Amino acid sequence: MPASCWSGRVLNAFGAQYVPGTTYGAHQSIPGGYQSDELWSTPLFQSLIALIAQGETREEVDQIILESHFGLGSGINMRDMGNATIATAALLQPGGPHADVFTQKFLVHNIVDVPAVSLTIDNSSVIEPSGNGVPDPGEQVGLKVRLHNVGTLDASGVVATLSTGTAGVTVDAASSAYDDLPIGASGENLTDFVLSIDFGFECGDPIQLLLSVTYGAGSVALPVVLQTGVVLGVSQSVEPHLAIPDNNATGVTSTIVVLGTGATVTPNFNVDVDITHTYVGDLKVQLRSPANTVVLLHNRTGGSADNLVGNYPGTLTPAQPLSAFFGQALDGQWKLTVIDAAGQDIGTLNAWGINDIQGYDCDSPVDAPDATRVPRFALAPSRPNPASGDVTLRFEVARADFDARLEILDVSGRHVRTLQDGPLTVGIHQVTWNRCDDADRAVGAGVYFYRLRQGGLEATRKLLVID
Ligand SMILES: [Ca+2]
Ligand SMILES: [Ca+2]
Repeated sequence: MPASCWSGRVLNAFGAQYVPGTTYGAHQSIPGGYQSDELWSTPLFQSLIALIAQGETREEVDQIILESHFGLGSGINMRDMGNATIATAALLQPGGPHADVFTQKFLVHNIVDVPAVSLTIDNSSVIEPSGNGVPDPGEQVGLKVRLHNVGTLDASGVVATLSTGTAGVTVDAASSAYDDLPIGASGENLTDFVLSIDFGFECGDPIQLLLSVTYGAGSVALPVVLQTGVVLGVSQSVEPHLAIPDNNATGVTSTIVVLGTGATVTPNFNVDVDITHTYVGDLKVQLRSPANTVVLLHNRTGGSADNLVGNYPGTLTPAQPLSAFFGQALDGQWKLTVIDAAGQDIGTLNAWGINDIQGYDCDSPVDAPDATRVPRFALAPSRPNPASGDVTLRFEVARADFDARLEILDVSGRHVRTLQDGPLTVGIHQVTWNRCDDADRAVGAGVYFYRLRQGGLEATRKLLVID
């Protein structure tokens, strides 16, 4: 091409600055008297010069640039390309200066952000004595918190300290180190955090914790919330991240399967939705119950507003009342369908959930090896649960002068088997149920209850029998 048509591309356009959100076409003039091509080519060329000066090869640089552009797809911007180039350099030349050099050269033009550690919590898990998977009043529990470095700089010297402002909870082991967390890595505390929950703590109340993490030159404080007790009823969510097809009557459907609650839908029932979309007037959102009742949550209202994020009926008003579900079985498949009924604007079903919390079930510390504690009336969770063979039931009575009766009931409350009926010594007792009824016939899989009665006292718990 003759020089009179195109003056060529300069590769030292140091003043050219990337503005996030701007669309850059080829050979387009940008502020400072530069061309768009020069903004991208300058840091690449300057990286090449710097790397060759450090004894690296042109072939290495070519390979990084070529491979970093594979699989990026359409709609990407210069910052994505810069980050992909740096990540590819780190992968292909893990011991070399390549990634650092590209980073420094892209930073001159604001193409990438200043590298920084960014820690998030992937998940936390509780190590607890009763086997129900959650902290209960009276328990001492261990805690693992998995940190994830989602930033652009390695984190080293990571140490975390756990604290709580929740009354009735004591942190017994507050600090732990973590292994170094390079970019993209995740890891758990090397020693368990330990908490004690008072006997008098209210079953179902949350424990609010704060994890203060220090690393290298920075720090961050991250909240952790632990639920005490097992939720009765349901509180379940999924994150399907489904793209909603534009102007398509089928839409996308996501399913939540509820198992083993044996409960029915109450007026507490509510639905969380997290849908991003650039024109919610395009959207129809409906929920189908296990009994095949359909309730429209959203019916093309809202016009050009963005996103449907909230709770029906907490912060969003359902198009049809949720009361159509009341009294139906909670167990089974719940299906959320999102339809985009008009062209152009599009969106994503990020996450959704259903909640109908009907109480909390906490394990009583019947096994507490404490000789000074006062005997009491208590029924412990069955083991195992769910059960495919014999079931062990433990309970405690505080009086010897009343008959104690322990029986198994089916899901409808009908008597199945008597396991104990008569006076007992004060203290802890254990019986085994062989999954047979009073006539020694084996019972089928399903939900059962076991009920302890003595004097005017009564306690009932649920167990699940599986084949
Ligand atoms: Ca527990
Ligand atoms: Ca649309």
